Amino acid sequence: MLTKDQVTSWKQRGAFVMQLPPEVINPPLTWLNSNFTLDQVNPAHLDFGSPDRRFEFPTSVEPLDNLVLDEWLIAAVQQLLDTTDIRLLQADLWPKIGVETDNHEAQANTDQRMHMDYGNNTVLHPDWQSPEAVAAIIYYDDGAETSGGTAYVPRESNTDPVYNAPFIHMPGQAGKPFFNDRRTVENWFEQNDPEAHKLRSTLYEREQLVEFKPGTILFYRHDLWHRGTPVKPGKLRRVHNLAWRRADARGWSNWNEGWARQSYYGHVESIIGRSTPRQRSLLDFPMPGDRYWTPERIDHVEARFGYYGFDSTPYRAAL
Ligand SMILES: O=C(O)CCC(=O)C(=O)O
Ligand SMILES: [Fe+2]
Repeated sequence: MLTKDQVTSWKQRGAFVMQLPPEVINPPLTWLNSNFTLDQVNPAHLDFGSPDRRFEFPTSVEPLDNLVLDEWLIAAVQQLLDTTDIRLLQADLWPKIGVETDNHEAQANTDQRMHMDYGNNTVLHPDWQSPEAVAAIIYYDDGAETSGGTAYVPRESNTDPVYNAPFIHMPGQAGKPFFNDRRTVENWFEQNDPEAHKLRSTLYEREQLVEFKPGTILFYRHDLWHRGTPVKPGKLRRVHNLAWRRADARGWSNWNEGWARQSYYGHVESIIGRSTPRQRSLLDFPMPGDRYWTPERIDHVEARFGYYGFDSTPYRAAL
């Protein structure tokens, strides 16, 4: 359960940071600490996302897939979105390794430009008063050793000038070219859009860094100003990017490939088999009592997934 203050902070300020319960974070953390350490990560991988999409849900690594559908996380997101009916949008675990020299190539991910995430997640524009999606970053390392805390700018009031919609003062929006690197971006704004450059300078002055330990989670909104900051050279920071939306929200794109796409090898099927009805519902599997279900449909779905442990009892009971 989130506290009232946490929910309010997410709705009004755009974010909050907390520690996940040990029973949620320990299984994936233990797995990562033996299977995804500095010597096991390709140092040439410098961009967002897991190498070869290896850790995009569904990964077939049980502790990672279980974390993505964890009941505690589901309950938290339900609270933030004021609905029990939510869908998974994104789940990807990726490494960021600190590089020796400052990397200021235009698309470098080292010292990111200030941005919001909505641009490549929805074809619409978010409405601050009616949030429809939640974003989160789970940290698996200790920021005191790695640095690289996400920087973000809390929204201070309903009239905060840096949160004056429409949110188009960023790369890739409304005709502005897309670069990732902070220096490249701010040089561009200084030359081409001095007004926006001024606003963006304020954002960097106001940014706060997430301080993290293994199991820290930043819950944020897709309309929060934020950015990734440099990791210490030679250090590894592992994070999980997650996102959810209300089932009735319009315009949102799934970041990951379709959940069913990696079926046939038993991993996806086992996720359906071992999950609770609530967990399945994140993948658009209808809840017990949903008007989708008929006796025949339950029979057929059971024929497909019974082998993997799927229990049809709650679906039949709610017919
Ligand atoms: O790496 C981080 O801390 C944040 C990354 C981010 O905001 C992004 O890639 O959109
Ligand atoms: Fe971002």
